[in-house]
Amino acid sequence: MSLYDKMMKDKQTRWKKITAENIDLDYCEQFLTSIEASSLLEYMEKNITYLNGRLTYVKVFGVYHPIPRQQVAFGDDGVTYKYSGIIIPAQPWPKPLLELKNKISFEQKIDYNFVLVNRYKNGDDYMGEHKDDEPELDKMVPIASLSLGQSRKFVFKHRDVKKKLRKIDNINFHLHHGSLLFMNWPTNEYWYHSLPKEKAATKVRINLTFRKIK
Ligand SMILES: O=C(O)CCC(=O)C(=O)O
Repeated sequence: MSLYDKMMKDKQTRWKKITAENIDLDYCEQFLTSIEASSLLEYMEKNITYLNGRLTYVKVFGVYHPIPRQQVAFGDDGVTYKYSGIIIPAQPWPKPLLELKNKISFEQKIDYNFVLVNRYKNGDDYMGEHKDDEPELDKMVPIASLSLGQSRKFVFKHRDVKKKLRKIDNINFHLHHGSLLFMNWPTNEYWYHSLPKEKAATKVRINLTFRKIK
């Protein structure tokens, strides 16, 4: 087997395709080696400062609530991300995150220009059900979600289940240290996703979602 064939075979076995009605995901449990993932987690814990003040509140049904986790964003010059009543400005890419962005962009052949970083101190921190369907996102570009630290359950729920129109099973799985998940079109038009509270989770988790903002 040639080196190229071996590389292609390794790639196929590392990636798992998850599909159901209008959901299309690609999941690689070990996109980063455990050593790479741990050293990035350590870098993030030592060097990243999260947002404070007004930008730590989101608007839900007209009322502002503190977000149940920490957040910050990095990206190309001048890029901002607007969601739930706040506008998050991108800070300049720190070198390790630019390198990671380039590695993921190479994998997808897409030049991502923004990353939203969410830090969950333990299982008390969470992310509520939502769709990443803001108009400034190019919906044909997959959202790339890289996870570090504590493994946590990730839940997809179809919009018809939320509206109580019919029964469709949720799709649940754990996002592991060093894993990468691509949420491909049309997932974010039909399915909500969330990271629920998890009593048994005692350690820090950091998630980075790379996006292409128009
Ligand atoms: O932490 C996670 O895995 C969830 C991140 C997420 O849903 C988002 O950034 O939209």
